[in-house]
Amino acid sequence: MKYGDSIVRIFACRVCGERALHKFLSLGSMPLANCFLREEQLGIDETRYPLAVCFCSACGMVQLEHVVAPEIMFKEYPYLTGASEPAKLHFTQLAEEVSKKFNLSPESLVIDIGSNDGTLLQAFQRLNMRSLGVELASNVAELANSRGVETVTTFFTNKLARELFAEGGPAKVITATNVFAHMHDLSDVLRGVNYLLADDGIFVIEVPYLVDMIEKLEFDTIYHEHLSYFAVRPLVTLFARSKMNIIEVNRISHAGGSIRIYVEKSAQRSSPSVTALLQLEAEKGLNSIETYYRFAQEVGHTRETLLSLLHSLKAKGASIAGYGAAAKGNVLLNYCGIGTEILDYIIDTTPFKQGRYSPGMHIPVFPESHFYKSSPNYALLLAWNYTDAILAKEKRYRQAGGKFIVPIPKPQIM
Ligand code: JHZ
Ligand code: ZN
Repeated sequence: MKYGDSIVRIFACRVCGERALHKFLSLGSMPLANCFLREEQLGIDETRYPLAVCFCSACGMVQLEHVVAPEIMFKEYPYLTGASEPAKLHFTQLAEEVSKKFNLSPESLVIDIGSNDGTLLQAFQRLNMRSLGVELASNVAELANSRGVETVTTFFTNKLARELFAEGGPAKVITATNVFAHMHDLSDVLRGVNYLLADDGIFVIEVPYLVDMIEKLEFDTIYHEHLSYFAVRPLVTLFARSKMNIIEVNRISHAGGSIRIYVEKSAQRSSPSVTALLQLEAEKGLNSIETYYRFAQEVGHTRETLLSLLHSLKAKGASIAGYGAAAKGNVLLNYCGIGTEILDYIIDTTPFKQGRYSPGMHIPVFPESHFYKSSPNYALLLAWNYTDAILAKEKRYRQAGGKFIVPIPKPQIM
């Protein structure tokens, strides 16, 4: 195994600094979930990094034991928000909600951290807002710029926030959707947000919710990019330390179950939606290490059940393809050891993934047209967060006898 300086072990909780972290699950050593390979890379030994997750009993934070250098994970990034129709709809609705809820006047400045291909900012542009994206992945930022979404190609830091403020003044809205969990130095990020945000501005975060991950056994959302697995409890500590206040937090269904958090610049006050979720988290056992040990045990059972289902289908001569080359799908495939002896290929709508091979298991990724041509007996739904949308979209495949297998929480043939 070779990784040198590209990975560091965490010795203290990211939120509260506690040093005694309890490791409750290890998924082994894995390649990066978004590191799709070109054909000529197949013979080369892939770099694998340990993937283990810990619980801080002092503040309730769940986090990875190791941090891989972000330049390695994000400099070039294949994931495009706009490649999933349901995600486009979701972010259009988010822009509309924010605009209405906070009475945004036209020309308000919206800054999106981790702006990807500009899908969310395009929705704000349609509402006549001014926009600026911050995106580390140069291939993705280039795409956003070519679509008319001005994007700077860099990390979001306190230092960058000061530069952006000097250039364009405060932002009325700062958004960070599916990127907050990817950031190691959260206090530096929040110092920057606090500086860059207008006094009456709003900071909007969307992040996968730990309650959903635990309840629905979404273990495949654990990968190197996701450094943190947030519940509301540690977020309250985090924002109090940064002198910011959560005014509202709501559960949403996006990404397998997330929370949408509205934060303002002011000292912390109590909010009914925060109190309600803190209570829910306590009821669900999120403050107890036993819950996480149980989760780890169930993960092992699901692997066994899924493998025996897939092997029995193959033994009957069935053909199986993967549906959606999601990052989480690669975690599932690597953890379970599912390769080309089971899946003929994976189909995906993202141009950056097509023609490549999945990390670790080296399964070829094809465009959707291949799926319709070959019509496999079964499709393993790796993008299970879009189950409803995909089942509806693939009505014809299903009417012709094709069946979907949803892998978690318990493998199920639909
Ligand atoms: P999807 C992403 O993870 C990326 P991933 C990121 N790491 C993150 O934080 C989480 O989201 C929350 C394809 N697809 O969204 C498109 C089809 O082929 O579940 C995508 O490649 N056909 C930042 O990668 C993949 O599936 C379809 O009809 O786990 C879905 O990836 C649809 C709807 C999608 O996220
Ligand atoms: Zn802690």
